[in-house]
Amino acid sequence: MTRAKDYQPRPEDKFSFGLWTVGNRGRDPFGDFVRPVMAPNDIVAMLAEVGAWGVNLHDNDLVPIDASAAERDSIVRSFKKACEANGLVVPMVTVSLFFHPIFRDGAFTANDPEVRAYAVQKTMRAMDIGAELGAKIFVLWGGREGVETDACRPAEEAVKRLREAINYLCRYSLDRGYGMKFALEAKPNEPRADIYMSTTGSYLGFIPTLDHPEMAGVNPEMAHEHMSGLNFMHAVAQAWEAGKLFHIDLNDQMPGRYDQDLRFGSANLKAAFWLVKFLEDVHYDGPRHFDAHAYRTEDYEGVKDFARGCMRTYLILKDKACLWNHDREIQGILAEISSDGNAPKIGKYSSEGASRLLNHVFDKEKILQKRLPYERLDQLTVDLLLGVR
Ligand code: DIG
Ligand code: MN
Ligand code: MN
Repeated sequence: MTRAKDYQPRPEDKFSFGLWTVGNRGRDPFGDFVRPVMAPNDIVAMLAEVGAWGVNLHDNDLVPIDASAAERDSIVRSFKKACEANGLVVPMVTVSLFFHPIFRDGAFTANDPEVRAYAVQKTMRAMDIGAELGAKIFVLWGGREGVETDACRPAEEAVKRLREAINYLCRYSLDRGYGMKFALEAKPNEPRADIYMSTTGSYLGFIPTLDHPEMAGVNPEMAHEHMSGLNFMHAVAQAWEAGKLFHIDLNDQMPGRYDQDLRFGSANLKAAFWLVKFLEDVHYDGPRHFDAHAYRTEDYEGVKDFARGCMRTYLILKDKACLWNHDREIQGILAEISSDGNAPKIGKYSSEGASRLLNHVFDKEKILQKRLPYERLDQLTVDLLLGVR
């Protein structure tokens, strides 16, 4: 039933953070860094201290972009040891195709074929790092794959270039036996004025056009769907139902703002509740990754508060979901509204079935008498979330 009320994270919760999240130094477009650099191996120790299970990284969160092969090997070896010493796993690795100025016009979709080829090379090398650290999920977020003006390239050409790169990278994983799956992450804008593949749904429509669609899924991020005013849980549910929920980025976001990457559950508790309830109801077994960062006002003690808060809120909402699923009045209403009585079934088509359906007489007045007590159902949910039930 519900967890001991300490809500302490455990490895089986599979909570992970990126090096760039708790290592975020608080710079923003209008202000400089507020926190000192924290070395990756120290971040690993901090994540172990707060009770995280896993740590994720972009290639250059760990290995400087122009490190020599020897420096790269030494850094990756040392980081792997730090993860082992602190009992953390590396479930996911990704690649920065957005920070270096060379990606100013995009990466896989850039107009310059040299940039496109460099982006593929850089991603293969990031995959090599991921393989060395045991990661089986590779996230691709196309932060620079977009436009300020659509004069720059035909939009359909961008789709073709993206497909060419991802097809190539799938083959690279197969060729090297990495066994990686690609989790594609959507975002509507920022840092580009418009980003291609703007929502999780865009990627769900793109994946079937790949040579190896079985190797590609999505990494929905709460803030990114909320930036578009969408219902995050619906996007996650559709991805799950399609067998494409390969990873998830949890955080929070106020409507109509830039990508805030807030502490999970700190802005829209109800949306967070429905999301946690969904993941737990379907027994999602993947990482619960918090792609978020602490307020710019925080020191590193505050960053630990941020990380603990992400996990604690998830666990409290998981507890609430369990209570919701066992609440007698709530379950009674669900039983009432989901009874299908002797309604004609749709099911698989048959000509006999179609004839029957065409001849069926619907008593619309009687149907309209069925109650839909959603106000009561939602108030019970609110009562439960507010702790008075
Ligand atoms: C931003 O939401 C992106 C980058 O932080 C990273 O590439 C990806 C990994 O979760 N999310
Ligand atoms: Mn984000
Ligand atoms: Mn993300």
